[in-house]
Amino acid sequence: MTAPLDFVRAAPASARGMAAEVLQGLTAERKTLPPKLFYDAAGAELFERICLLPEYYPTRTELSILRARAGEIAALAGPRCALVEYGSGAGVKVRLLLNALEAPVAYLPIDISREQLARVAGDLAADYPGVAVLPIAADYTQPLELPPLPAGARRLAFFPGSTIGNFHPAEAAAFLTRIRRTVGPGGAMILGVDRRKDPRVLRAAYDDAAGVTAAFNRNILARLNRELGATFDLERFAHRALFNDRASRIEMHLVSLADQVVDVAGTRIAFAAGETIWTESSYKYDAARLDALVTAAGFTVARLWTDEDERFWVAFLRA
Ligand code: AVI
Repeated sequence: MTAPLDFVRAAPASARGMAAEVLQGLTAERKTLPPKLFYDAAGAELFERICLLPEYYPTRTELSILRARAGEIAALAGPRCALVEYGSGAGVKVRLLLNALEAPVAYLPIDISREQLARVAGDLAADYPGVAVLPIAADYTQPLELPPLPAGARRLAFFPGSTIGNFHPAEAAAFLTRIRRTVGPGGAMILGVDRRKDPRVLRAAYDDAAGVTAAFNRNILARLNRELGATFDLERFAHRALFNDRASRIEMHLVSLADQVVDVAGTRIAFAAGETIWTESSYKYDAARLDALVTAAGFTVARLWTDEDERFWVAFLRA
């Protein structure tokens, strides 16, 4: 059962909107670019390659936890769930849940990429004929309404991948608060969280030997060249990943290798040698930080599962 893709909340950003956002970041005292710009077609492909890298443990670790614990997750969730996935992507992880849950009634994948969403929704509807597949093409970071759900369905949000780490803590709390309101009283959430760990392991995960993460980071400049006619020379910016211990986050930067001026959408932006553009944060959680986050959002941690190296958590939260 698939609904047509008519429940659309967000249109893709216009080039003008994108230019305004980019210029705001590049003219700030501390230069930044929004990490959502990573994910054009080339960036999405590079991210898929990152997920397979030996150094990048989160994807395979989370999958192994979900595989091992799907039965326990299903027992906590109970029967007749309507599963709402924020950023459904290729829809791989959700199959582990749909296979384990007792009589799930609906699956609502939310994703900005319409083509992938339509494909994944079609495949899942064919493979799970008893589940109403209701795709939502939207930017899940923005407030959104769910379509009507089958009567008596328990709302269960799913946000895997440790993407919560890409939100600054206040934004993460606001986002989870919105999800808590969406699932309502009696609702629940399954959240993938990357744990704080040895900074050497973290740095390697974000600065791999094959240079795929460096290419992913630099692709943001290539995208600005393509879409905004910017004049970045990619050879003159280096990838840097550092662990900011106090903030408990990996920071990705692009370091200017020379004094240089770049034209971006008609504005000249000056870079000093060594100056950086901060492109991404990836927060790493310990128990206290995770507890503070979920409590601020009105959830409680019902259960935490980890892997044998204690690198990653899958958390079951109750509203
Ligand atoms: C999507 N997100 C969870 C990734 C992360 O680990 O923060 C993005 C990423 N950036 C570099 N490598 C992966």
